[in-house]
Amino acid sequence: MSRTLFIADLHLCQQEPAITAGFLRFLQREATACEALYILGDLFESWIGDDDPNPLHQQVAEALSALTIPVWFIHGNRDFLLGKKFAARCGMQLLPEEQLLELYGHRVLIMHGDTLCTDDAGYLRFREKVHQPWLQRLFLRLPLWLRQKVAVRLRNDSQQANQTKSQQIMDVNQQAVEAVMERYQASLLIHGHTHRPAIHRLTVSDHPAERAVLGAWHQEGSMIQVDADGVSLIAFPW
Ligand code: OKV
Ligand code: MN
Repeated sequence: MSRTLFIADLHLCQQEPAITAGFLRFLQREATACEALYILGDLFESWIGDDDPNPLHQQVAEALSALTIPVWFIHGNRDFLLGKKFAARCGMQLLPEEQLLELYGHRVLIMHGDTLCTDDAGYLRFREKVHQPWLQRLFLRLPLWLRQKVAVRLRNDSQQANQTKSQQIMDVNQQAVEAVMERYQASLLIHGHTHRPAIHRLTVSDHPAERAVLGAWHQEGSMIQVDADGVSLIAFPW
């Protein structure tokens, strides 16, 4: 089937087994009937190292590695530490935070979407900190129990900060969207992160363009399909 699928923001964790079950079902059905699958970040709710013996990770790795189509992964703001080792166990290939694709004659830019939320200065500061390679190496050398403790603390702090942030601040900044699409001369941008599924029309360098936003999997599944006819956003029960 000549179509390419995109998903993001499943936020898989052991506390939500129904979402994991829905993802495994999606892999068996939809993901076998497409050319390639792109996972645009936040597949997992948290990630503190590829050496975490969480059985959920094993289950996901087995299911992904059973696929025969190529699977690509861009990090999200939650699973940004997911490394080459785990990617190899899944048989998926890691991509940089922004990637331009040529699909069915269109220039398609894909990314997680957090870097478009430029009004959220607090988040961008956090991101800059935890993306420092030396700090990541240091964190990954800590014993697992200590990494777990640090992660719980950071998640609690972040939850408190988010309660006082407006919805506007946590959405994408329109100037940031236009700038990145112009830079890549993309006619379609696909991203997740904001959990606001929609297809927006806009103008980039005087040409009509689209921004397709994936939904989170909290209540139902969400995927974006690109084929020769264009882009569509599809919601489905898990
Ligand atoms: C992921 C987010 C927790 C947002 C810590 C260095 C440092 C990595 C880490 C620990 C936390 C990821 C890896 C997690 C995303 C949060 C809270 C807010 C807004 C360090 C490198 F600094 F401690 F040394 N972490 N985890 N947040 O629990 O998955 O995205 S996490
Ligand atoms: Mn996100």
